[in-house]
Amino acid sequence: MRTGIIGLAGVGKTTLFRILTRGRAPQAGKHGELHVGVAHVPDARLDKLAALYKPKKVTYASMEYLDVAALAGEAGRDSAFLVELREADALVNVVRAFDDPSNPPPSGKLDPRRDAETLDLDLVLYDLEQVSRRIERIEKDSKKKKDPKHEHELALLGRCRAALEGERALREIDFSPEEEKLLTSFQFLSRRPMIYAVNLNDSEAGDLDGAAARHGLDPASAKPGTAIVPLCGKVEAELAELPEAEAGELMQAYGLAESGRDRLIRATYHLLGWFSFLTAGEPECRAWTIRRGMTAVEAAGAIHSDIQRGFIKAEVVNWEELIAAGSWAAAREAGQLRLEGRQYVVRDGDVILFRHSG
Ligand SMILES: Nc1nc2c(ncn2[C@@H]2O[C@H](COP(=O)(O)OP(=O)(O)OP(=O)(O)O)[C@@H](O)[C@H]2O)c(=O)[nH]1
Ligand SMILES: [Mg+2]
Repeated sequence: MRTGIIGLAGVGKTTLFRILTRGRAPQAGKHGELHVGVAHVPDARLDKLAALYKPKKVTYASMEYLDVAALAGEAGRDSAFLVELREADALVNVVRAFDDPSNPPPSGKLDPRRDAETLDLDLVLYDLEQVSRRIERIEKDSKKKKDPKHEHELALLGRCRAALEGERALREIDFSPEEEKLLTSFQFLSRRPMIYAVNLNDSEAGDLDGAAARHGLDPASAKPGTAIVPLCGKVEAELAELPEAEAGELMQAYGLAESGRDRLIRATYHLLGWFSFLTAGEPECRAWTIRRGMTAVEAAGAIHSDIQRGFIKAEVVNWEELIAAGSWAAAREAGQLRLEGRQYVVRDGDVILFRHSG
């Protein structure tokens, strides 16, 4: 569960990384410039459950972010950290939309949309290299020995190559489930869900979406598999330093309903098809990450393989109903607890108590 933070030089990647991971000790990665940090997924439902249960421990869902050195052009495509990026499940592309006379953009002129497209093209070219190399290999091999599997792969890679040559990201192409499976082994970068983080001036905090749209990156027009999240890096950096109450006041002063940090983490989480179910009790209230469509018995496995193995039933209540009832027992009395079996498809915001043997 890793998200790589990429972008051109000096756009605010490291600043954003620190904001997301709240200074939780980043570790040096294998390739010098690369850092890994953990971010908590903000969850108002969990906060409210914790206020009700007053548990010893509150555990949020978490994600890892990678901070990498600037990425652009031929050198970027060859460098070793791209190998690490291939292990990222999603990418955040930071684009600079802030003015700073003391630190002008390297290209001379602010153009966040062009910058976003530059990086998109880098990823496309990187994938094109992989595809071309693989096609060459298969063609060479099939001269020696015909293999129907290779025919199939060649046809698929041919489609990929055509798209990439047309400068289209592979995430824009529809593939069948079998094709998807075949493609996973290639770890194409342009197939990764992508979040464009538009780093705006402080003065634009009151109308983030409008400001991003004026830069040609309208959040409402994001393509499938992508999201556009406008934020003010400088304001976010200030917010990250403050205790919660003061951060709230500062956000009000800037006209921000929610921090960009929270919006960005949530956008990543959802774009990846993840969501959380919750467990509540006096020792711990916790959010657990699962994929959309997962069943109760699979969700049990997210907690512990013993619970999955000994699964008997799941007691389920919606988090709002539990809060309104005031306790698990009261929710049961009110008839809001449901008894669900192994095949129940877990919903976002379910609070679950697993009954299991052993
Ligand atoms: N005005 C303004 N300056 C910013 C903002 N974000 C970052 N900066 C400044 O821009 C410079 C570069 O920020 P970094 O976060 O190091 O950028 P980076 O993308 O990690 O840079 P490289 O890793 O060198 O490519 C620093 O001097 C920051 O203080 C912002 O939102 N507004
Ligand atoms: Mg940096």
